[in-house]
Amino acid sequence: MTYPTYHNLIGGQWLPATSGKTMLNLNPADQSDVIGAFPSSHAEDVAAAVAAAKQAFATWRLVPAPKRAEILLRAHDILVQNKEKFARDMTREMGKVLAETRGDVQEAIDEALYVVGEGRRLFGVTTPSELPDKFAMSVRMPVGVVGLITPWNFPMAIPSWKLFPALVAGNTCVIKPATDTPLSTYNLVQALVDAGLPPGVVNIVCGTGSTAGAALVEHPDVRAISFTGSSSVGSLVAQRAAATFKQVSLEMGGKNAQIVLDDANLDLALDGALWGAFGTTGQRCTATSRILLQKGVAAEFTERFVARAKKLKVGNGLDESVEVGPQVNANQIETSARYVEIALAEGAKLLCGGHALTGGAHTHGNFFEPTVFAGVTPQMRIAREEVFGPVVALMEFATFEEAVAIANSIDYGLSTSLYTRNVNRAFAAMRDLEAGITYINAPTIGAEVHLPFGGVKHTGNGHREGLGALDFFTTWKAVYVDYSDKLQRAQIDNAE
Ligand code: UN1
Repeated sequence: MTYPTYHNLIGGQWLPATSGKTMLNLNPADQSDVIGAFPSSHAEDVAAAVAAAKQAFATWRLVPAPKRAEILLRAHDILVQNKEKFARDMTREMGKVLAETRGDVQEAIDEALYVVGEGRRLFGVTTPSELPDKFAMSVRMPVGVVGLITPWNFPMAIPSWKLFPALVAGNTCVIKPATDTPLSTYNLVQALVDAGLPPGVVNIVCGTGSTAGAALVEHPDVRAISFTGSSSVGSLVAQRAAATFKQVSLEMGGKNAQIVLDDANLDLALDGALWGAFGTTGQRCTATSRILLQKGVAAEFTERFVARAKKLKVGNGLDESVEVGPQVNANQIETSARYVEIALAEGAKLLCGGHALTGGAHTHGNFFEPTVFAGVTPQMRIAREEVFGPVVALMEFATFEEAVAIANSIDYGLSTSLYTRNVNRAFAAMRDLEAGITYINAPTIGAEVHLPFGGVKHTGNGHREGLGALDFFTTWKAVYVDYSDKLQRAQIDNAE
């Protein structure tokens, strides 16, 4: 089979890894389908990309922000024109169904529109000085060269969450896409290049996390790292970046709970749970992986949920009748299978699924059955650890307060959802659920780009994407202009 070979983008030039080595990008629905060979880069490639970004920063930072935004607007138009093609490329390399990859490209389109407007805001603050004839203000400055490390589950949306705000703020970027899904990042960056982004402003270096990723995190000329991935890798990123005092934004795991109270609209709660748990094959950091059921609805919900989970059509996401695509690679299948073993050993009850799908249309892909466990208690690992697959744990509770306590009893805190018709409970949940995102009567997935995205506890380190990204990709500078024509000493000359 013939397939294209892709290169790194460094200083506007497409270059192979200096080692000459490549990695194959395989279709997870059909591992015999090779999408392309991508560079397997090491520290020297990263160093070249960082040097290019550093050089480009000298001029890019001086381009007026509204002009930078106009390039993003042109990139937006290119994404709109190519939405279907980019969605198909993404389903082929990542697996999720076409409706969802169209949504992923749309999320990048939305992000572009949002950030384009920021090019004419990027507001600072002016404030009175304590001294007469003195003007005080604070302005946002770019950080410099930023390193972006992105995951495979939203291979265009998440790079856009990082690249677009970083660029509009005047930073230059080196992005290392996930090894499973580099093509979607190429499509995104190509749109920026075609829109007129100057050479070196965005550079792509492909490679593994332990080689290219680590080199980016450790490079002394990289001023900030924005990472989305697992909490275990995020912890390493933070530790290594600390050696050179980089700003680090981490967006990591989740174990997101949907709570269903007795008074909920059960049909709605079922639709939400099915979409939240099995959309994207459970491979979202916002995926619903715990469903907390109040005792009055537990039996009916469970029966209807399992009946619907069993009917979900699992297959190649390019087939429009398929509802659940493959997992991204064989390791993810192993993880799902391992957690089935763990849950069974812990005494959870398997209600459906539990196995990899093989044979027939599933022969060459990484498919796993939608899997539901009941009888799960808060101490079990299946109730606490992220699976990142189509595996969901049902748990029961008696009171609302107990549900909140269970929801909060884990290390993660990304997304939560409550189904109820009781407005008092809804407001208490908005206040008391320990999470960066709380939905009322909607599933745990489906965040919009212009709200803050991120989580608490082991999910994040305090930063937010969306609303909040510009805070990460800019640094404040305080500026004082004294027009009194004399030395004025703060805290001294005007003190009583
Ligand atoms: C992720 O899973 O890493 O809110 C991001 C959502 C999507 C983004 C998910 N808009 O589910």
